[in-house]
Amino acid sequence: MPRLVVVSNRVADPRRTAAGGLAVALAEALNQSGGLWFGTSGAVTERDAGGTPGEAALQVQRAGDVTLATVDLSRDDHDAYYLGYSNGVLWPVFHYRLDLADFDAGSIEGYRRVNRMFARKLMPLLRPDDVVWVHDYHLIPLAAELRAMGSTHRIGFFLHIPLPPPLILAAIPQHEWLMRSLFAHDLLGFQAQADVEHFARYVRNEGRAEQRRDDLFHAFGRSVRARAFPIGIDVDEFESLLAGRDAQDTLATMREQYAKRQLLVGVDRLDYSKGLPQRVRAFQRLLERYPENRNSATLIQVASPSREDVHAYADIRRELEGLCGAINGEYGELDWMPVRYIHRTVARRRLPGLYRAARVGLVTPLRDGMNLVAKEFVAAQDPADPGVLVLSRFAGAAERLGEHALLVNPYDTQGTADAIQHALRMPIDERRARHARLLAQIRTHDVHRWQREFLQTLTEDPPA
Ligand code: GDG
Repeated sequence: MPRLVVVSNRVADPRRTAAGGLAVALAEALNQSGGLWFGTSGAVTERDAGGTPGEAALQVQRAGDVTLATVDLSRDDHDAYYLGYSNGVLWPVFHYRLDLADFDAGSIEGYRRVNRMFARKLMPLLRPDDVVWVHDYHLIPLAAELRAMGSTHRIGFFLHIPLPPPLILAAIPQHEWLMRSLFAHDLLGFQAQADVEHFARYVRNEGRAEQRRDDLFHAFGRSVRARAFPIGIDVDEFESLLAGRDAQDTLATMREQYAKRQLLVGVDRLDYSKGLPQRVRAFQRLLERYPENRNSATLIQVASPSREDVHAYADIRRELEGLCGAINGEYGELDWMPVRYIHRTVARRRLPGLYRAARVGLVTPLRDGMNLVAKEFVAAQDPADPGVLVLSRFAGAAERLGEHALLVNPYDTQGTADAIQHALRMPIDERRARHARLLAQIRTHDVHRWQREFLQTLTEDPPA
């Protein structure tokens, strides 16, 4: 078995539970091959502490059988590559938010510089028959940089976020360069079939690619395979977290506090793609149009802090806080607050207890590559008395879960409020039947299968 090398913007220590299912799944793959995980440490070196753009010292440590190789970024590199281009251009545009993109010419330079530096640091660590798996939008040009340095490795790329339709992609001044860079890989993995279709349309029309088979594209002198590999969660890991003390304590506390009420739960990074103001407005509409829910339905919204140095994130925070305050002011009673808004990270070990206490899980992003919260919510339910998943049609998860969740358009406030009302009133037989199907789906398409199928496809002989 060839050695696996994973490259991602951040390297997580797979021994910590806080790292989550993705880190655990990647660590599992790395452990099997005694692999290497390469990326940034998360630390930023200030200018006056010697942080030089495009330069970084490499730190190497062992975590069990896995080697972790990390670099600290200089302040300039972090600002241009991470905040500027990755999160100020690629993240908004790939989530269809051209209005939030800041096409500052300086940031693309930093993005290229850091990808080149990554390639320079990684290349000497690679053995001839290593298989390299690159993750996400921060590292689109990395493989092309490695090829320019002579790499002939099998290299795969997985995009965790959506790929937008060609006309939206074309708003990025460097769109051709980005898409050409993708052809330096042997395999491209997307979350959903819709993303694969956007890729195919772009490269056929803009790149004049020849589609040689369903999943095989030829352009710029190279061939690349592109397929959907929908990511999942580690259902067993999540169930054992649920059985743990922290989750059980959380469940008991919630049940006690909300014994006579119905709980709705949302858990998201505070990100404009997650549709949080729209969700809170739909909840407000529920209280307005279906008054029987007053003094009863309670929304707990965890919005964990995220990318606080990017302007758009401060704006969304202010908007959300204003909305929650207004609803509590309008409908709150001495002994009941309709919305509990928590702008902090809740410990991962507690999350399953919170999900299980809820009658409704609200997962209503405006756009999302997949959305793992939807799957975590399903995994945490009691099959005998499960809560209902209200899911946005714009989450990648809707491709496979849409049939048995209550599917909503988060821009439609009234429609979402009606779906929440439906969820709150759903008879137990229907809840059980829907949950059983959802659970079967997330079990079959779990994170292990995602990882296995991607690596099998990457390492098998390319089609003739
Ligand atoms: C990207 C794509 C794709 C959230 N708040 C807290 C917390 N979380 C955890 C959740 C879940 C994870 O973070 C979020 O995963 P999502 O999939 O919902 O979203 P992104 O972070 O945007 O991830 C997404 C994913 O990559 C994987 O490919 O599905 O579409 O955007 O695990 O539980 N965890 C803790 N406290 C919190 O307050 N501990």
